[in-house]
Amino acid sequence: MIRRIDLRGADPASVDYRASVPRAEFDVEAATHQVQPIIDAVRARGVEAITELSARFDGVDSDEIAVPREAITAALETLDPAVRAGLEESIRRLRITSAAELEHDVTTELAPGAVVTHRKVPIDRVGLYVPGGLAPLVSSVVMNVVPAQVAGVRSIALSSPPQKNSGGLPEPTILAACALLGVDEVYAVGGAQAIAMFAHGAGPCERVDLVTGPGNVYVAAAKRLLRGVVGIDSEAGPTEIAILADDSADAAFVAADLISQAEHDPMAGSVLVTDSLALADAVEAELDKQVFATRHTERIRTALDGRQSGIVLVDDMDQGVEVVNAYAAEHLEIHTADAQAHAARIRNAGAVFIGPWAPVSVGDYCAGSNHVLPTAGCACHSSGLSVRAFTRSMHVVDYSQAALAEVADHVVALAEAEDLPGHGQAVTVRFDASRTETRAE
Ligand code: HSO
Ligand code: ZN
Repeated sequence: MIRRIDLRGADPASVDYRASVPRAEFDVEAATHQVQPIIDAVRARGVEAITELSARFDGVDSDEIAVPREAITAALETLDPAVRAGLEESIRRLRITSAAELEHDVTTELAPGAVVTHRKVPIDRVGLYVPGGLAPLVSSVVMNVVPAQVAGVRSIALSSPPQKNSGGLPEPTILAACALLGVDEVYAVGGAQAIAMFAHGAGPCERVDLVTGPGNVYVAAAKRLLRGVVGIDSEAGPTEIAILADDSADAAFVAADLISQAEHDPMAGSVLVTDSLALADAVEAELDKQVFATRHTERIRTALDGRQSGIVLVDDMDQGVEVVNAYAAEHLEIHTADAQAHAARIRNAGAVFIGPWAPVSVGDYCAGSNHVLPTAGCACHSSGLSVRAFTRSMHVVDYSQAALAEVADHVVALAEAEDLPGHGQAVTVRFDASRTETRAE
């Protein structure tokens, strides 16, 4: 049975809301001990080590890690037309939002001839990881590739675990999505070894500048260990959904949405925060009914009954807003009479879904938003994937002689204050009268 956590009457000064809301334990640190030897092996022995690891972890035997282009094209030919139509709509919508979200260069003239430009530059080469696991997340191909392409990334490589029943290639639907998106550099490599391959390069796969995409605890551990060698989007943990609801909510909708994310993983977290006992009871009854009418009953039950899920009772929606802000869920749905107003008060969430007609599932596939989002409370400091993740920015400084002259004394004074006279000298030398005369001669 889903457990209840009663925060009614709690004094926010003495109760740590973040610690009170259930959350999955995801021990990335522990996994780093198993992952370090994998990274070392891939770095030292490249493809040879990768193929040994694929035999060990995926049960496939092949010394080719690159997926042939014909296999990618063939996968699209056999793709179910309904799935193809869904992917196409998903791509279309995400391209529109991504293009609109592209940031442009900003040029500021601080004084005549003193110009600073904040220039946006796409990352050169990225490696996108798409897990296989319990469900082949074909939609994650779209969520990673589209913003990278719209940002202007020149070189995109994708890796996904080799599957025994697909002849050692990744899931055919994943390959088909690559074909639809025009991605033709694909590797049949999974887990930590894929992240190591991207970071250090191996055989046909040249090293990348940035790795993005979800994964299990070993993928997260590899990302943690390789951060710095390569850019990392985030360490994704088990998926989680929080729903803030009052007595106006439809219990069947709320239960269905809690189930939808519990379906991902026995470790997934589903949390309802409500001030209505009647709703809590109705959702619990709905859960019992709906869990048995769905396909992955076992997995969902484990997730809902686990320590990471629960129904949190609060006094009112003000306390509810504070609790969900403290929890910083990956996905937050708001089913309240005044959902827009409550949504405006949310500061910490990977993505927010307002009202009864915006379930997380639509965001997972084709809302036009991205489903690669910060988990494990990281939403209080990180953002979900977007074009911004695939772009860097640089300040470009363009000053004329007169513009430099105007701030020369300030540079000299500040350089002196830091006991770095050479810094000041680099400015004064330019205005040295004798040099000016010499140059003029
Ligand atoms: N809810 C997952 C993404 C996903 N769901 C992919 C279905 N497919 C994490 O945001
Ligand atoms: Zn999902």
